[in-house]
Amino acid sequence: MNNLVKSLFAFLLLLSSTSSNAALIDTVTWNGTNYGLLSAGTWLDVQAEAVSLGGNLVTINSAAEQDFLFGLWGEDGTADFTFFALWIGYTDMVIDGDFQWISGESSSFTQFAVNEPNNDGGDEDYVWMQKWTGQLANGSTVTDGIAWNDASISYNLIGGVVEFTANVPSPSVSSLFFLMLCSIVIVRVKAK
Ligand SMILES: [Ca+2]
Ligand SMILES: [Ca+2]
Ligand SMILES: [Ca+2]
Repeated sequence: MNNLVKSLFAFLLLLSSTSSNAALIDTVTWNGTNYGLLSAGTWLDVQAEAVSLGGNLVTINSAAEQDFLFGLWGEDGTADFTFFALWIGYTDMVIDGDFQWISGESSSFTQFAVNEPNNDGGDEDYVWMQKWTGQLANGSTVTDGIAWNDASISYNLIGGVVEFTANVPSPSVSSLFFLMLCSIVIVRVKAK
């Protein structure tokens, strides 16, 4: 995408985010599983959108899955749209300190940064993955790697990764409307 189109897309994304709903902005298939990138919102906003699309925030089952998704949509990722951190489907919102995958899967893979999860301020129940150089909770060290952190529900500046259990859904009516808006703006700009 050229920069002009990218700017217009970002502007329209901003307009569309006046509602609290996150939106599906990119998709990919990896190892036979479909994933999507959801625009910024709180963990609960993004998870609600993931469910409405037929998935959940991603369950990370392996370092390979984590590395692929963050390498695409995380900081310095290769996709057109990236976030410095990405919500994943790991939470202790039901019982503090008892982290579970929202999909119901029982993956035991975790990659918390050193001293995380720390439940800072007593209200951190939602996990993101971010770029990390330093120690991990398991004692190992990474350089330009990935680490997880539990964060507050009030944080709404990052997107999330949805993992679909079946096929990627057809674009919703609101997504189609959004794409239509993009087309109109692009056509108008080209016409000038
Ligand atoms: Ca997974
Ligand atoms: Ca907590
Ligand atoms: Ca934390």
